[in-house]
Amino acid sequence: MIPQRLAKALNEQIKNELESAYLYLSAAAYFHSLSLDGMAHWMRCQAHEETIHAMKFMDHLTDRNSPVTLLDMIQHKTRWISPLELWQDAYAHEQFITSKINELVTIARDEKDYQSEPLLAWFISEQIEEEATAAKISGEIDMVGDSKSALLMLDRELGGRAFPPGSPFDPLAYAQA
Ligand code: OFO
Repeated sequence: MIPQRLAKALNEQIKNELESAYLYLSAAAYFHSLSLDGMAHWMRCQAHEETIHAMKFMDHLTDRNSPVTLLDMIQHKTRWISPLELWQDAYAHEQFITSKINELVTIARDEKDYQSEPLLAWFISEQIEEEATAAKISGEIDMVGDSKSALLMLDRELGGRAFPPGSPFDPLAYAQA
């Protein structure tokens, strides 16, 4: 079993990851409303990735015979005043998630729970990538400024992100269902 203090924090992290998915789905809806379909597509891919993160924590608890408790989720935000504000929020959200992963590492070390180390090491690396990606895109959106044509080019580029195979967030996956 996982030490109780760590198990509680891991259950909270399942919720944090699902809230991330929920936030990015709201972001997708916002981008669709602006006809920025590439950015909407990118956010749907991201929402899928966040559910995988949640499942990694859930499986870890289950594999170690520790109870999973799905907690109430909150919706972080549903409206933005501009694409720039949204991408800056995404970056700030990823920084928040990094702080939560760091807390988990601290608790695991305090509790000498060495078996959680491989999972948490994966998330430390993942958060470096997640923060770098969100920071890069929000920087690019900032550079674009008021240029609609540059924004559309960036939108097209972000629309090239691939869904994991069979993703339920991919409209093509359920079009034939
Ligand atoms: Fe965006 O990395 Fe999980 O939450």
